[in-house]
Amino acid sequence: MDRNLALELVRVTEAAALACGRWVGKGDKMSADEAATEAMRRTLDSIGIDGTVVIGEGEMDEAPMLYIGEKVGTGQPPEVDIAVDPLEGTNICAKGLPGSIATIALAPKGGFLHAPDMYMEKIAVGPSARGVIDIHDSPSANLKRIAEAKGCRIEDLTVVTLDRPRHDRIIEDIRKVGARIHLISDGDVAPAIATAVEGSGIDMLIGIGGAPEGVLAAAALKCMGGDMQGRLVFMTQEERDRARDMGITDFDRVYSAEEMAGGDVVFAATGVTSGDFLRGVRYYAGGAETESIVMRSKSRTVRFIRSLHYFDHKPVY
Ligand code: VTB
Ligand code: MG
Ligand code: MG
Repeated sequence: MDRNLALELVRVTEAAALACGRWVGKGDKMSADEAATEAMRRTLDSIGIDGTVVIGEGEMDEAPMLYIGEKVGTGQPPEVDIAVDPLEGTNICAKGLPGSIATIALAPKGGFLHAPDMYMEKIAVGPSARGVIDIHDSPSANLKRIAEAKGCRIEDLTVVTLDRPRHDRIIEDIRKVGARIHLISDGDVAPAIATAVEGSGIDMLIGIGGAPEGVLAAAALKCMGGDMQGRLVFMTQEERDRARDMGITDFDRVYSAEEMAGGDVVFAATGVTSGDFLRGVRYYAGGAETESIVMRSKSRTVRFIRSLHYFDHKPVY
């Protein structure tokens, strides 16, 4: 895969963030999502790839754009699979709360786990705790090992989890051993990545969120040398049937980051609202500023890109 694709991809997430950035705090998550999706779709088609969306906005009949199976790019080689979440955290964007991002990942054909839009149980950590997590264990047992690996006390660790009743037992267990918790209302991709960003103050992400977002987080963590495990959570027979159609046979399987995002993976994300490691879009007279992260698993280069966009010289967002 062409290494220049990394820098091409960041243009895609920047465009999505600039578009939905206008909807921050307006209480209209649908419009915010649409703006991001439209901008991402448009920018993707200027990139020299033969791309297929494998994780996207839904099935063809439910999503007008970036649906699963949709072809994107100019159609020239390389042939790649694409995972997108044009606006991860639609609610937080609509409310102007911290932590929404525009994100995309790219893998050689067949590289991504074809995760249906369902729940996934996740545990994610950065490189300094690589190899010590086990999704079968309690959160507290994991935290003990993470503290040991990092050479700190459990009280020094900060865990992020979605604020949901389904996490009550996890939260209780974490508090019992004295770790700190950030409860978030939505958006678990950014904090999963934050575990691998030096100085973010986030040490572990745990809990049940979206499966497509789990695959995106796995792509990012693989690029950063972090560690992640995911296990699909089946709620209905219909989900089992759909997963089977997508080639999943072992419903209890625990996936590593590598198993969710295989091969030479490229990942990009741009902040929409400011979060643990990316600032959100800021507009000023005649332009706007964005902050992004872009990385490639093969070289493990992690780039933070701060861009100044001048609307006199590009589409006005
Ligand atoms: C959402 C969303 C997250 O998980 O919370 C979702 O905000 C699933 O949880 O960003 P609920 O159904 O309880 O809302 C994510 O999509 C990410 O994985
Ligand atoms: Mg999402
Ligand atoms: Mg989304």
